[in-house]
Amino acid sequence: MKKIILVLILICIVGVTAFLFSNGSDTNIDGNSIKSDEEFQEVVLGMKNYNYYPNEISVNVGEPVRITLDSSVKGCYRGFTINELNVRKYSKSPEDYIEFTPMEKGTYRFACSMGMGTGKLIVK
Ligand SMILES: [Cu+2]
Repeated sequence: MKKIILVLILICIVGVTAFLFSNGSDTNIDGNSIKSDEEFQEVVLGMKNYNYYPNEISVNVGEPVRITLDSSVKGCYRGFTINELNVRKYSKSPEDYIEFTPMEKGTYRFACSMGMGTGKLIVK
């Protein structure tokens, strides 16, 4: 009996870890994650005046966020980072997306991979 519980805990830890590390990498299991689509807070970012538009976004704490970069976003701006949240992903196309779940309220800076385009993510 003890063994089974131990195995279950282990599976759980591996699962959660895999999910956490799937953010910022390209391994999004065919773009399908564990959560269903309705649970995501969808954010679409475009580009205006050499920066992300909108460049201030606000989301709810503890709920998964899915950011899509539309087709106006080019070059290194497709490399999207939120350093404080360990989010780092190159989104190849508008079909690709960046997913993460902010677990703490606050204001975070997001930026392109080279730090040229920047913006604010407000977690409420
Ligand atoms: Cu850049």
